[in-house]
Amino acid sequence: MSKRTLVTSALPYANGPIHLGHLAGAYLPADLYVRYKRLKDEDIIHICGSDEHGVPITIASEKEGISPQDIVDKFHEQNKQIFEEFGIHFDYYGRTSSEVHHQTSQEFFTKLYEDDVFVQKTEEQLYDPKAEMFLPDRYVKGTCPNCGYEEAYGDQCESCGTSLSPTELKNPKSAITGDTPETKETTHWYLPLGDFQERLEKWLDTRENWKPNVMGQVKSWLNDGLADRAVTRDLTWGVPVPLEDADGKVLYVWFDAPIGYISFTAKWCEEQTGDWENYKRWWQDPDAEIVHFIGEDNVVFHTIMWPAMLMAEGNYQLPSEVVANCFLNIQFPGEEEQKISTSRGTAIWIEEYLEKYDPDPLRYYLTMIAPEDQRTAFQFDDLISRNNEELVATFGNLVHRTMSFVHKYF
Ligand code: B3M
Ligand code: ZN
Repeated sequence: MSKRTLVTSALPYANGPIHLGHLAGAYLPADLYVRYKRLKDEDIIHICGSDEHGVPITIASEKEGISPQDIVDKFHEQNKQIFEEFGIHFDYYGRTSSEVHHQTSQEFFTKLYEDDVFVQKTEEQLYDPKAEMFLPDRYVKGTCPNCGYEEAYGDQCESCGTSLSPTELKNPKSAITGDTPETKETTHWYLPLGDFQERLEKWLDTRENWKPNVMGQVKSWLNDGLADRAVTRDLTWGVPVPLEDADGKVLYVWFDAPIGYISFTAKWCEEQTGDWENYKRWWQDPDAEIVHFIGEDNVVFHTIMWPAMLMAEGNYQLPSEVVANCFLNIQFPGEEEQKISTSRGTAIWIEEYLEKYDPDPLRYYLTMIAPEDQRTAFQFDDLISRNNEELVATFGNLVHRTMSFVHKYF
């Protein structure tokens, strides 16, 4: 008898529309897997929702001149709609700005705090005196100390995936004023990942099915040793830190967001059965397994930080699979392959595609070129020829001829 399965897709930031790269990364692969398991009559649910905190939201709200709540209200609904129209069905699509998520995240943090898991540190952090604010995460850009990428963010390098602290960046520049930041003392709570290194290594040794592109990234971080990671930020938008001496501080978005997998499961159980505590049938029952679908830039958070959080909390089981697809690039006729980038205008918005075409040709094409183990490139003429020569002429023809025979002889 197969286990119950809880599939999650990475929670997209509600700071913009869904594009090709999103679908090829964490959403279409998960949808294919869920559909396959359902065809085999297996017990499976698909949980997702909007990641509504963090600097990606506040930067978008400042850019559009509207509040962070207005930004997430707009894109939560829009993205939920687009996924449905593209045939990607979630059993529950939650919101990390919801009260239940705030409560779940604060309880999670409080348990770790009361169990003395965190290290409290007062350190010099990057500060922009003109903007009068600290510069966490995407509020600062600079050169990645690991790979030399010059557009690395303060919390992560999107090119090599390494997770960073702002003070590790070379030649940092404030994303608000462009100035070189000063430093200023501030207090934060850190998850001492190094304390979990041995347990993480033992757990990872049992993960036989993980793809090389995932295990390769994890092993390189473990080999480099795991630094303490701050789980709080000097920001006003987010889940307030549930401590007396933490005014003006919120949980780091990568601390609260994965907890959304749990809070959204509880909300789904409440909707389906009237009892939110049934979420334990997935998160606290070895007869269930948890499968996370993500993009390659989210590997470290889902295979090191999130499992360490779950180990520290102690009540929840760890994911059995973490399936990360690589980035999908795009290649315009006569040009070199390049990253799909909102800022560089090379994104193809699903909403625009759906105004003219059905989902299936694009679902088929993105499945055939899926960047499962290495980056692949979307090409317009390839989409057209694969649709006409494979989906229609081969597969469509097979179905049509089979149905004609069935009709004619049976
Ligand atoms: N919001 C997606 C990203 O990094 C991030 C995923 C959270 S999953 C808990 O673009
Ligand atoms: Zn890098």
